[in-house]
Formats: sequence, C-alpha cells, structure tokens
Amino acid sequence: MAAPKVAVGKPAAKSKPKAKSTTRRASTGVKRTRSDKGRTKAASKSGKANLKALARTLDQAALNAEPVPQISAQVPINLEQAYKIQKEAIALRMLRREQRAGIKMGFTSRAKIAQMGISDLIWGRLTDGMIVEEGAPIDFSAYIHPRVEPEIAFLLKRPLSGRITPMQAMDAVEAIAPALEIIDSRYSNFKFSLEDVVADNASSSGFVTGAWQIPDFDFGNLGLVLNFDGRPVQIGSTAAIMGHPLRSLVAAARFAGEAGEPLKPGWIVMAGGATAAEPLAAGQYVEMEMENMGRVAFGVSA
Ligand code: OOG
Ligand code: MG
Repeated sequence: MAAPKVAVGKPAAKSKPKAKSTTRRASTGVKRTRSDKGRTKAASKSGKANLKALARTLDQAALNAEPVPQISAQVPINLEQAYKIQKEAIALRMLRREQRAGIKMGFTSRAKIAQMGISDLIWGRLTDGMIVEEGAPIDFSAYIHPRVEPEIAFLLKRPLSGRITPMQAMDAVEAIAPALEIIDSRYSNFKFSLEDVVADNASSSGFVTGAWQIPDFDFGNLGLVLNFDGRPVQIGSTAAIMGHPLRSLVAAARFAGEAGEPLKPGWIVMAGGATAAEPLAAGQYVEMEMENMGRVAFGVSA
C-alpha cells in the first residue's frame, strides 16, 4: 500500500526475498498451475476468483496510488475469500520486508456504519510500513483519495486470542494513545461492498499514534475534536466506539483467534473511527485532541 515517504520503520524493498511458497499457496485454496503463473488477470477464465491475482491488483493499486474497480463488480467472492485476499496482499508487503505491527478494527461506531453503509465489524492487518510519524508530513501524491478518522490505539503487553472478557483484555494493555487513521480505499470513488473492503485490508493505509499513556483511568467516554488547520471538522467521544473502546479490543482478540493469528505483545490495535472519516486535502494540518490524552497530529504535503 502507498505508505507515505515519511513513514518510519519502512525498510527499502529488497530484490527477490525468499517466498514461503508452500504455506502461502496452501492458504489460498486456489490451485495454480505453471501456465497461469504470472497471469495478472484477477478472475480466471472459468469466472472463479483468482485470489492471489486480486491481492496483487490491490497491492499494485496502493503502490501506484491508482484506483481499481471493485472486485464484487467483476467476480463474486465470499467473506472467507475476501480475508484470504487480504492475507495474500499483506504477504506481498512482507516480501518487501514489512513487519506485522498489529491489527485495525473497522465499523465499530454508528458514525462509520452510517457513512459507509456497512454494519458488519471487520478487521485488517497493520504493518510497520503503515506507521506515519507523529507530527510529520505525509506525501499527498502517495495516496488515491485519503481520509482521516479519530481513533484510540492499544499497545499490548500480553498475547490475546479468542473469547475473552473486557477485564482480560484490559489486563493485556500496556498503554493507550490518541490515534489517527489514514484510510485510502483502493476502489474507485471510495465505494465498496463488505467483501471488497475486507479484501482491501479495511482501507488501511497509515496510522499515527500520539503519546502513550498508562491506562489507569476510564477512557470509555473521552471527548475528542478533529481539527483541520485549527478548525474543528469532527467532534465526538471514545464512547462512540462500541459504547467503550475496550469492546473493540475484545472483538479484535476474537477475530485474531478465529484467524489463527493471536494478538502479540508489542502489537498495536486500532479500535476504529469514533466519527465519520474526513477527506484530506493537500497542505492541511490535521490534529486530534482527546480529553485527558493530549494531541496527535500530522501534516499533508502541498
Ligand atoms: C473502511 C475502514 C473502516 C473504521 O475505523 O471504521 C475503518 C472504510 O471506511 O473505508 O477503518
Ligand atoms: Mg479506522
């Protein structure tokens, strides 16, 4: 995905890293013969989705900052296939030496559900290539049609997986931070079905975290203001995130367990947008202030 040039911890792409082809191939459930190697068409001749090709298409769309048509408009895919495409697209980033950094939750607030018309909880995978340095400018040209949304981030100190209680979730939290997510759907006009957006790693593109705090206070209803150039564009509360953002972490652990990818110590969990997302424009200064948590900011190149 088009991580901005300022992203920290994004090592340069290396040539021909070793691919774990057997496990990656097994995970797609799609048979590939020698003859279809290198084919870039997203759908096979039989009309069945070629999940790896779809992952490549989405990966290229992000790298080139060029939108692509929705998958659902070309070939039917189900939710399971959509998550497989997501996993394959992340594997492509790992081949470029990116490392997993955590997970993000999507559609955890009514505001986001209303804005995008999708009410199912979804999740995506975060890598270190998506980290945007706090206070730094992003390169506007590296994105297709970026939007920003205010979130809260969890930093884990213990693994989490499966069905857990909010108390168990809290026990695994090292710190919390005010956060901004930069989403950038790879689909034209930012339009997608549930399966489309899941395949596209939940529109994930970048994330910024402010100062980490010890969570020794209730962060379930903290007021927040999203400012563009000092002008408020969204006002909300962390309570908009499933009534309490901790519920999003509980859900994240369940998804991670189901995917066989337990949340790890050191990982970040983005709880989901508390308000609708706002489109970004060149030259803006974006800042979010959260009650008791301070600020988090970034700039957009002119
Ligand atoms: C999908 C991503 C949803 C959130 O915080 O709800 C999401 C989108 O809106 O494009 O990141
Ligand atoms: Mg989000």
